Amino acid sequence: MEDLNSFSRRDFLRGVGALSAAGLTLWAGGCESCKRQIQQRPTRRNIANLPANDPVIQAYKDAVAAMKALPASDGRNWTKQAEIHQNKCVHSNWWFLPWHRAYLFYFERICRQLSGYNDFALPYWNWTSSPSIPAPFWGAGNPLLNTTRTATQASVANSSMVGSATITNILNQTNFFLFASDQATTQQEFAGYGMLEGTPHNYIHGFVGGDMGAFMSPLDPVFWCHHNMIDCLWVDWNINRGNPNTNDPNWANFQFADFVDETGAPVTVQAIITVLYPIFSYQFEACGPTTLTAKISDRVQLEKFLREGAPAKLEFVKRFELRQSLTAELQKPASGSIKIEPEAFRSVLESAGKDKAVLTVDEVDVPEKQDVFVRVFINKPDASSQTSLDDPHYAGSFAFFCCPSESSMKGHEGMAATGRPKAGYLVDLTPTLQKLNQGGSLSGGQLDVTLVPVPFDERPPTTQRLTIGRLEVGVARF
Ligand SMILES: [Cu+2]
Repeated sequence: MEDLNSFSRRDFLRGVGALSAAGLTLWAGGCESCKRQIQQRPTRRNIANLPANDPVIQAYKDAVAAMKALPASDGRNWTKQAEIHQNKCVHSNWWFLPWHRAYLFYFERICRQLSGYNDFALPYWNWTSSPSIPAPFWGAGNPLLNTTRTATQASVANSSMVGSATITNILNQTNFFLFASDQATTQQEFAGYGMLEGTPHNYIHGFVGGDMGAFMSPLDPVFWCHHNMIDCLWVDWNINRGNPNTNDPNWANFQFADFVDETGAPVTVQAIITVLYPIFSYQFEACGPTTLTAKISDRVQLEKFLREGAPAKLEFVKRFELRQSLTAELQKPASGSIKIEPEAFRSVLESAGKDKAVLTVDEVDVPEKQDVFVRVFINKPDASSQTSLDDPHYAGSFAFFCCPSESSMKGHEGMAATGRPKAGYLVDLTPTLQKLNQGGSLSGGQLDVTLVPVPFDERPPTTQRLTIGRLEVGVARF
């Protein structure tokens, strides 16, 4: 703390980690210039709000061109940056959000350094309000173009995956694991997709396609703006809506030793540090379907809330499973019936009840081409891709995002023989079960789960069938 007053902006940004480790609260210190720097921290803006000649867009182009021109021996080299993701990326577990936040944090600093534009803040692609790949990513000779994309400038992302209603539903989740993906013990374990990762995140990767559809996705400049939107939604959930992250020390203390800073030097980031970036290092132009400001307005209190988190658990007091291999085809959805004890769901069905019903669609063989997504219906065996999403039986959707090749997946746990994971996807059934109960169409000792594969958009999909190994519905007590 003693040298806070002499911090330059860069030192300050670099020092977030050290400050945190010392357990200090910046606001309580006497560093007026630090406070000014924090208040004036760069704003990450919606790329749709930037004119084509905006210096942020120009700086992004300059930075990408400069990174592509660096030798492969330099960790800031464009392909080297993408290889960090290929080799060390975190998916389908609770470090998904902090890992990608740190990855973007250092990428943004590299862009600042290499573009020479000191006010550079990475823009985000808000696919909820702008469901097509934005104009700055197109045009021959543009460093932001990636010619491997399968989406065109006219392709429109499916609103059931990225639209306001879906995103609002995800942001309304108060459970950390359902929102942010499931608990794991190793960095690259596929533990289970939460709703933010499994739905809009995965979907956009496959929707853009080409490099974006696999783990070298950061080769497409749109990757960084896509993940920036994910980061912004985490801020919305965590800071604006005031939902705590987990306080599990295994989550908070985990170290990511994967990144390089703007000089190309390796850096190690502790997961808990990343929760402070949005209050110290950058801020966002509002990206959620509802414009909100921080729930805790007092800065000291907000910092405390972020540092401390809260206990989070996704423990099932009752679970019912169907262990049976199901095959869902494009024109032929799969249905499975899970035998349940209706009594166990009583507290889920009470609107003020504390319990939730969570479906795990488990041991799904990720298809080789991830060009379909899956809609989940309850007690509607005749559901199809034409069934309205306003149908009360509709419970949610998930998409796939995976892997380049077997060899690059060696660090990941939970692989199938295909080299792709057998992943699990979490879907909160509570609102659907409550609706069905009110309508009198929930009765008896079973729940029918229907899984409907749907093509990404008008492009004809390669994937014809999906196999699912297990369905489980659990009653979770929060
Ligand atoms: Cu991603």
